[in-house]
Amino acid sequence: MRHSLFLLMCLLLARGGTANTATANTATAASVSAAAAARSAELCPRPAIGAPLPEPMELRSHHGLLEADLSIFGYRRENGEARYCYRTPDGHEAPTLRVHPGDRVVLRLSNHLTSMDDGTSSMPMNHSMPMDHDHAHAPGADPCHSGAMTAVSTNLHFHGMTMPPVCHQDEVLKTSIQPTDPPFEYRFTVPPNEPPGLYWYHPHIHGFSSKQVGGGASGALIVEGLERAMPEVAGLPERVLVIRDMNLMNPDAPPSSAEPVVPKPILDPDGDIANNNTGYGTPARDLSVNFVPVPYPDYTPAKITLKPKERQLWRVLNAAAITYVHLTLLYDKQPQDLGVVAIDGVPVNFGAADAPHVKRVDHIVIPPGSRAEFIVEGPPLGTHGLLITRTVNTGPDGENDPNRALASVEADVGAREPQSRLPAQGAPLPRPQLPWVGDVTPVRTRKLFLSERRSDPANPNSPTLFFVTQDGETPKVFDPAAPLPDIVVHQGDVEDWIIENRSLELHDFHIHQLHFQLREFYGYQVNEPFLRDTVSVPFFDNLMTAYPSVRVRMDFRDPNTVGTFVYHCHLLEHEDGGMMGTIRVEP
Ligand SMILES: [Cu+2]
Repeated sequence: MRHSLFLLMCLLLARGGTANTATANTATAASVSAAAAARSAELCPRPAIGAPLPEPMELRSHHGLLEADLSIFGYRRENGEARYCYRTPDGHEAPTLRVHPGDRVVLRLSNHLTSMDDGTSSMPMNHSMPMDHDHAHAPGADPCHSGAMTAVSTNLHFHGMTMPPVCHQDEVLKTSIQPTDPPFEYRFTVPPNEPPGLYWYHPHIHGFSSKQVGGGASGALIVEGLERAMPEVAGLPERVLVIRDMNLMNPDAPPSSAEPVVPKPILDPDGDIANNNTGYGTPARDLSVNFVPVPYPDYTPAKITLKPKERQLWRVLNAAAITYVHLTLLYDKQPQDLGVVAIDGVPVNFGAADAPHVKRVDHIVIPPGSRAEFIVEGPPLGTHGLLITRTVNTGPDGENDPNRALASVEADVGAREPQSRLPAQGAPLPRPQLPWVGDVTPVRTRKLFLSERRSDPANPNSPTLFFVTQDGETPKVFDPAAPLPDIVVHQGDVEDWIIENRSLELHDFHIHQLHFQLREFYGYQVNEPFLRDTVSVPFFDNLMTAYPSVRVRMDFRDPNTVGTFVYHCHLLEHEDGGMMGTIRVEP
């Protein structure tokens, strides 16, 4: 398996190599200006296949304030593709917001979404609130109390941030902005104790998250100060890599002849290309890196160039709607060390007292929504590097996430430096004041289970319903109009949650407003010495004698967790399809 993967990647490299570029240059010269003209008319332009990896533009706070205007665009292109993006007034797409703990942030969000004549949600329609897909809330009504869930509604979630779940900050259950509304102001203080690292922003309208995020609506958010927690990164050039997914550009193409097996594409219960568990074949979605598409079947990689053996901090966000990422960096086919310094926005040494500073791995799984920040060392001159995502077995009912290239990584003494470099020094950041959550005795243990079923058991083509249910209760899809939260806890509580997967596919558990510690994975004690906000829950298959589960230690001690918010599967088709619940943290 490993051998054939390397063979494939090697062939991919050869196909994208320099031998073809002379002829390609003359052939493409004429089309470049035409393409540029076409892109200038495009509201959400995207780089060409194989382009050098662009860096998202940065919006930095000044004197403790980040004030910015963002517009969200969404429209259907002539080829049928639904495309979404955030833009600054001067046309930069998906800016990276860079803030310090304690900063004020004022973001004015204008909604420019247009109807795509398919205002259908993947949300099951059997809950108590009548859904009106033709009309958002009345012009002039308060977006804070709207709750409208339409294809042209939007809002913002600041994934990973421990901010209050209240309107204008990080509330997604009621807050809904319509195209008829004036710009909506998000205004909040970055919590002074927010750990430094990579967070992100994206829309979170139930029923439409998958379409908007899958169309490209996402951007990175960096809380500064990582070098103060982790001196190993001080002074390093840094690069943000946002991996997104999208519908296939060449859905009917046969797989590359370089692939050792050619599995026939079949559809899973969600209507996506099903996992075939070979590592090959048609993927469920194409991927892009900083919007450079890397489409099936050739996976022509984006281009990253570094100075020979230069060390850089790579901040990688998996902003895909449904696609798992499993990164490996190959130099002349050999996996390289990645020095992981932060997971899900939290430095890995912000956990247990004996937590390591830098976690050395040669591959890392990043589920949708999750982030990994790691130190890489550039290749020496003449060495071909390739950043790939390896296959992830998503289960019998999961989507196909095959092996594929993402970006070539080449050394060049003249390589341009990334736009940002971490400060060379800084006062050490105090460790978190609260005792490590892994050392706190939980006040209770709850069990939740994840399950799915056909909406019409007699009809194999009927939509799948998705559930997250507390043990002992009857599965029901998420009901936005439910009068009571599914779970009530008190601020200050620490709880253990066992999350069991009773379905035949991988799920991707995420909770807003807080981080948790992974205690057990698949029956094994792992007691991770660091935190996460998103975790994979292994799939069941019909041969197992028990449902697989994870055990996580939930931390409701921070006063900013007070309020009502959600936990859900971050495979957004599942969230939209009902796999979400609400929790109220009482003061
Ligand atoms: Cu799921």
